[in-house]
Amino acid sequence: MESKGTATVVKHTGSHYLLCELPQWQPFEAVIRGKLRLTGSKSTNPVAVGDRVTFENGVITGVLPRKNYVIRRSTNLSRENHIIAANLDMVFLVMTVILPETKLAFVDRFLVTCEAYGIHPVIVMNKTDLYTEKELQEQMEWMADIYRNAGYEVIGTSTRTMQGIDRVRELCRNGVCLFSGQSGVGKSSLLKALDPTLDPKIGEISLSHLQGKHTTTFYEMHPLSGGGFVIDTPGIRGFGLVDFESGELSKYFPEMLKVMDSCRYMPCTHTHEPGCAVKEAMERGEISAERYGSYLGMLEEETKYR
Ligand SMILES: Nc1nc2c(ncn2[C@@H]2O[C@H](COP(=O)(O)OP(=O)(O)OP(=O)(O)O)[C@@H](O)[C@H]2O)c(=O)[nH]1
Ligand SMILES: [Mg+2]
Ligand SMILES: [Zn+2]
Repeated sequence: MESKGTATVVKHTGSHYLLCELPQWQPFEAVIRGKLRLTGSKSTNPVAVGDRVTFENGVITGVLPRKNYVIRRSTNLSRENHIIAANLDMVFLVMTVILPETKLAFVDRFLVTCEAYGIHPVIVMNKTDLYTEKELQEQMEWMADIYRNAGYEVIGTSTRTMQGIDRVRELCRNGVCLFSGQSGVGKSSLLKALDPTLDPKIGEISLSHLQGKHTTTFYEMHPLSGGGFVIDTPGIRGFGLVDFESGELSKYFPEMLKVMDSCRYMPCTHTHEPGCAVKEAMERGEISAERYGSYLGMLEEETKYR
């Protein structure tokens, strides 16, 4: 290991960081200087997993410009942001129909955040082995259709039957991918399914709350034996939207972006304006009412907290 150079942050525990000179996998420890900690602007963490940093004698001396990052606003009212990870090639949003139930509003917020930060999201519907009843199967298909129609790839997976795992592995092969989603949806289990030599901590579902128990507590990158690097993350509870003008929001819905040039008025909020192409597309069934509903919800929330 060199005493000075450039490396990628692969893990962050409370007090120190693990760095790696990718694609080699030889993690070494580093700490951060108080000074660097202060320059972290509005975010609560100056350095995130995936960041490319300069280091010297075990001390991180700087952060290189980020290609992209995912961010989470700590709460709706707080202005503080937390950078989940940086320099990602893809984000897998892991969701489940039951145990726990992932709400569409959550998915839509997550997707908007990815679009806003220029990251390619793929939806993973995990635990398909549990959707044996017709009703659950139909609900899964209904959700998958909503997102496929919006232009996203949706992969049904199961870490029990291994359905869909090959496709996820194939997508992971050439880069750094992040797994995100609520606690208990099976993010860590998926990593283990992708590469059985990995041994991430896997939790249970609380039977009283039908939710995960926040088993993963650190952001951590792992190398896949089949190629590529994956980042496991703690489950996220909610998603505060981060800083953009309400006029920009519809750009982050790919299916709206496709038609909004034809709106009669510019700018158009796609709410009350006559001749709105987005609303017309919705009436024709090309844009789902659920996605449009999420759009309205986010628009309202943004104006409320501004
Ligand atoms: N039936 C079924 N259960 C699964 C599947 N994948 C994961 N599980 C179970 O779901 C529970 C939670 O799995 P984890 O991998 O710990 O979930 P996580 O998303 O990493 O959760 P946090 O780390 O808390 O955010 C465990 O009991 C897993 O065995 C699946 O495909 N089918
Ligand atoms: Mg986990
Ligand atoms: Zn419009």
